Amino acid sequence: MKSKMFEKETFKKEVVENVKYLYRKTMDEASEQEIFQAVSYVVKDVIIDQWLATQQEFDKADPKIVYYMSMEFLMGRALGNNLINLTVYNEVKEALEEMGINLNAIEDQEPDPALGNGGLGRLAACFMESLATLGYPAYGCGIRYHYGMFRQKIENGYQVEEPDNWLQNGYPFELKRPEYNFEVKFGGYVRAEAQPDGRTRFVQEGYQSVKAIPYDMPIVGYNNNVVNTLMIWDAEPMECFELDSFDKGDYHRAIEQQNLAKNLVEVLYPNDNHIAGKELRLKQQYFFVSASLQRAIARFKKNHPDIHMLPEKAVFQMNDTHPTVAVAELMRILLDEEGLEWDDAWNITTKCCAYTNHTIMAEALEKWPIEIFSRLLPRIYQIVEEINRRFVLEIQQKYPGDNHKVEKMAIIYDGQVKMAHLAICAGYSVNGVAALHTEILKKQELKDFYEMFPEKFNNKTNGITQRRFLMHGDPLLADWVTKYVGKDWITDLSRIKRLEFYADDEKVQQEFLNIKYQNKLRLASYIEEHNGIEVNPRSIFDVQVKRLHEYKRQLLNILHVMYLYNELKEHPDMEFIPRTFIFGAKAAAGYRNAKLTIKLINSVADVINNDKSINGKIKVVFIEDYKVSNAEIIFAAADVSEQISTASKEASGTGNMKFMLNGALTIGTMDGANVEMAEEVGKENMFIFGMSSDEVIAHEQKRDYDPMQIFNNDQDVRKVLMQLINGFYSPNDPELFRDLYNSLLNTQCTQYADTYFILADFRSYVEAQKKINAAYADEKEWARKAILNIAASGKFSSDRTIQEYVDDIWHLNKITVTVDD
Ligand code: DL6
Repeated sequence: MKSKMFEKETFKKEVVENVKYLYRKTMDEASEQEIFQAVSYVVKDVIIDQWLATQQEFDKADPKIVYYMSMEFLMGRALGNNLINLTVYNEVKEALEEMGINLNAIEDQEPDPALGNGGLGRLAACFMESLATLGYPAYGCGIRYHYGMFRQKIENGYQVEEPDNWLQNGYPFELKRPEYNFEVKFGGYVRAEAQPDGRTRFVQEGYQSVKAIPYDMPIVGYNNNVVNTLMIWDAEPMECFELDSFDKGDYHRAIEQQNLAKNLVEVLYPNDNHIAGKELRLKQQYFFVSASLQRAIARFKKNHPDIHMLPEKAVFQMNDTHPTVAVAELMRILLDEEGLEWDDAWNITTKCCAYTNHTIMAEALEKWPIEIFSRLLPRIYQIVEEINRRFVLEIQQKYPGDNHKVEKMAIIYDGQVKMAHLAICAGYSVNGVAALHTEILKKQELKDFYEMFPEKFNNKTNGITQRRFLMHGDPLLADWVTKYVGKDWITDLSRIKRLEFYADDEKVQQEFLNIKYQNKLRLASYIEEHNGIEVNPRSIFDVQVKRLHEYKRQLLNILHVMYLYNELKEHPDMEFIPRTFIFGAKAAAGYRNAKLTIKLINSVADVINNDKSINGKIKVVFIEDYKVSNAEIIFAAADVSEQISTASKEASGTGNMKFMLNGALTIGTMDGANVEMAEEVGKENMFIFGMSSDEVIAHEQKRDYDPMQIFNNDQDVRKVLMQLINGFYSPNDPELFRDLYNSLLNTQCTQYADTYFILADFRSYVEAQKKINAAYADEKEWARKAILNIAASGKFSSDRTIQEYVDDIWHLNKITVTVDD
């Protein structure tokens, strides 16, 4: 492969040929989109050889495979990363330059495959990349949503959602595999059929079904010839719409089946950390889980006559509760299709399934009304009922007479099917995603389960791939790191630690600052182009980019900006380093307070950015359509990383790690993985503030928090909150932000006022921000701290995380792939 790619002339020729064959055009006539397609097909051609070789190795070595089951894979663009992992990025860039083509412009033509909402989906993407790079056999299993995460437009300060038609030009990095189609059945009823041997067979009848068709996407490992597969499922109707259906009276059925297939994979639900509870969502879950398990088992059975060996060859990692129906579907296959007895089937299932919890937010815990669940998945519901019956007996045996335990732990209770309970009951491993999160699960949220199954619980702190978030996103810094610590960090991020020897070196500090400045210029021109706002690259770039959620507290950030503006107006000569507050966030379409927070940020931006009297000392920018591709540019340019969730609420966070790797200093609470970042780099190199998770939890339990007291006693807080309702930022509609004001103070509007302790943490946030101001004044010291942060980021590679999953949960062996030139 390499030789093929490295031969610049061959590569160039192939690009020209592709443009000719795909579009009947010459290079001069081709659009940038067409050139992107042509280049991608050359790259895909190269990948295919490695992909085939990897599959052959799978067949030969017969390794155990992890199936990473996830409703979301937030992949981001593939072209650049594929080139990096094939180690030909610079060569291709050069070759294209010789043809008068700019690789970055070509990369910009690729849609971001945004088949995910936020952290959970992006983590799945990082994991896939690390698995391939480490050489572990893996399949990602997901859904080929026709519309991914919506495109965000900001109109008059408001978020407007537009459909993300990522497939409109055809996506070169996917391969349709119609030969691996499977039927997935919904609805109908279950008929019990007595068998001659005295057993009962359960047959689903009167159902509707769809044909699941996989599309495979290559996941290229770094410089190792390994190409794993992300299989994402599309749906087609089982039978074509036939004209003679009229005669058969099947017209309605044909239409229904067609609609079912069309609707099933149409769109990703845009909720992060919040479950909408829609019937279609459950259909999506069962659809991809059933298809993936059927394919996994078909693959297994090709080489293994004895289904009992399945746990030696396959593990199904359930990414949150969304794919948890896998437990019952696997049981169904083993019972109904393989003819096993219950105990036998259960024994296999519980050795194959493992579960990752990603949140403690109550609204994100999936519960399905029995009515929907049993109507949609009648056989699966029967199986869940039986799992529950046996589980309840087990609980009663362990805690005789303690009915409360059954209430709290049963899988089916109160008219609902509780997916997390099913996952924990059946999974042999239950993991949280950062140390603090796992402890909270054990001590609070899943306490009863931990007491019953302590051996199942473990922690796997999240990570990110340095290939995308440093090599690709921040090439200047990547080369600089390599200059000082060598190239090993690319596949072993712990090596980056050696950078700490240079932290005090003034020349190295200056180099770092220069690179940061270059990256800030790059972001400044992105902002100018996309937002029409001019920002000062010498100002502090203070960034909060992540999903908009009340617990992530973008509101705290913007309230602080409002406070700072008041200060600056009152004390125009105060010492102040110009600051650009940069936000990027999508809000779920139906999440009112989140959307109102976006409007508030934009309204504050309008007032402050246009106030000449402050001489541009504060600028506020809301970057439209925050997504993986612009994220890379943003992380590289950040000075300050805002990780300010209410302690205990952010399970881990992964943006925090991306900023750290790119040399931003964190202002944050002791929440999620921030805690471990502080352990690695030292609190003195971060700006920690706010209540601890224990304090938050204690207030929540005692219900003794009263934000009104703060409002009454702190004049600055009062002033800022009054500006929410006196038209200061919304002169035409003074009531516009009333709901945000109420969310902080009015117990009649929300269950508890200020659920996320914004006012409680406000003062300490202000103090931490002041420290940032002072620290930035000493640029050498700032650079020293930033370098120490980069040096301490080694733990947060997803390679480390994946190795821990392999060692403790999956027990996989590496494969080695060679490709003939
Ligand atoms: O584990 C990945 C990511 C964490 O880093 C975030 O802290 C957490 O909020 C997120 N959880 C979810 C839960 N989604 N649902 N439903 O996205 O997971």
